[in-house]
Amino acid sequence: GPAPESASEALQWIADRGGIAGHYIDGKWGALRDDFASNNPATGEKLAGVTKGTADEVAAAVKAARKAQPAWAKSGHQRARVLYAIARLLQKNSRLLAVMETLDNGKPIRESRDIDVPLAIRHFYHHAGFAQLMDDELPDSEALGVCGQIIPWNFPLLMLAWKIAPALAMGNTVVLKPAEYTSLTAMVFAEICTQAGVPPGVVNIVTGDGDTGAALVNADVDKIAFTGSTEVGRKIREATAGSGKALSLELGGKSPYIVFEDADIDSAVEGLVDAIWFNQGQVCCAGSRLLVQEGIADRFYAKLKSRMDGLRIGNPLDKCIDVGAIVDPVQLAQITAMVDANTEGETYQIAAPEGCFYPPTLITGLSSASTLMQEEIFGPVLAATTFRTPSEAVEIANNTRYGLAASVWSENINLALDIAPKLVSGIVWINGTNMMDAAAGFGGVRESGFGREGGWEGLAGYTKPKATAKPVKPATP
Ligand code: TXE
Repeated sequence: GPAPESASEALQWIADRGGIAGHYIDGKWGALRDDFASNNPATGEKLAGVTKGTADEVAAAVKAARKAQPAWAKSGHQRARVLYAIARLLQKNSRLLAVMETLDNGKPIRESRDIDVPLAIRHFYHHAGFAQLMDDELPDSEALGVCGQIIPWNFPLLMLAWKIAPALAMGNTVVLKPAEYTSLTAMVFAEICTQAGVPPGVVNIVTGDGDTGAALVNADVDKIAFTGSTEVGRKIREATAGSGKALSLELGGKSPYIVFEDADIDSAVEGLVDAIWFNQGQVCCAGSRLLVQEGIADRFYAKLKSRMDGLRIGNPLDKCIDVGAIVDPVQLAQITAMVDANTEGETYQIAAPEGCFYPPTLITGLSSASTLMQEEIFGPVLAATTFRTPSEAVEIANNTRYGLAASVWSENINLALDIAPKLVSGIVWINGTNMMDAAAGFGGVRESGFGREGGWEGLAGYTKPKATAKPVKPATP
């Protein structure tokens, strides 16, 4: 096969900056301290030291954002120009960004190159257009002000784009905190902001862990936009209750993947590779619960297992790899513990290399109430069960505290369209999975959170409507 992607440019980039990730506040690099390490999970090697942001540093970032906000909100035209410039510079740096993401997170280079980075760029192009439209089309909307944004480690650059692009487009300024495992593409992004002519204070990045995140939640911000675990989402909801801060939460999931007996089986099997083994299953909308109609179950599982045998797991920089490393040994231990604790059903696994890797896993014959069918594993583990009738499929699918996404596979479009509205879920994909676009609202119901990112709903989440009225006087002749 082709030679693995070279890490040298990305490693040099980090070395040139003293090997430390830190704060970008008011257009300048702030404190740079080696408070904790960011490692390459595929090798265990340290990539960089990371600065743990203090409450004072968060406050300084919020202050800079506050100062910059009124001028930034003035001209949609200027915002569009800047957002287009960011998009173009992301494109220009796409190779560096893809390699950096793969080194920091462990995801296959094929994914960071073909999915994470292009979708992040698309998000900026899409929202640049809306920035320009806002002046004319949304005259009754105002920016919220300063938005605090907290993101997870599974799609570091893409989640940054989902948060920053719409906020900036609508005239807000931001303070963003990357996840502790994955701060590096946010550093490249900060430099791109300077090059793109983002005015100082409009984009601020504060690195750190949960303490830094909690400080941001408690800071003088007008909104908190959070993507991460349901547990932390709940804490943030409590911390902001009654504060007047706007809030959006994009949390966990246990999304059903429903295959009817008349489905195109080969496509449904291939779809599962994307649904549960994409990004090692560390995806909030992962199709982690497989529901197969009884009559085809044996045939379906056999095809799925043979497809699993063909998955290539290993060095994420290898361009032929399908499944890379788990983000961190802590996460690996969590996945391992959950699977090891299970005593139900039959387990099928392929071989995985030594180190921070977990093998693609299928567990069939689970009851709908079992832990593996109910709890988010956030790893490459597919929990499967069978159903007899469409109504039973709906019942099992909805037997969850989550409600993020669902996939329905059937060649009978009437059946699929009948099922879709019955699923308690923010997103339904028919004969597909992971179909995401900057123009479509993404988000969940129940314990998967609320608020949408992308589409009109995503834009609306960064504005406050204002109805301005005055008495109508009769026209004087
Ligand atoms: O998430 P956290 P973690 C799930 C997944 C995973 C588990 C733990 O099951 O195994 O969560 O992952 C910041 N106030 N998901 O620990 O803690 C934190 O620094 C404010 C699902 O990585 O939720 C990081 O930036 N912020 C998920 C971000 O929150 C706080 C994606 C997310 O970290 C904070 C990630 C606090 N008190 C994990 N504590 C998805 N559904 O997409 C932490 N943070």
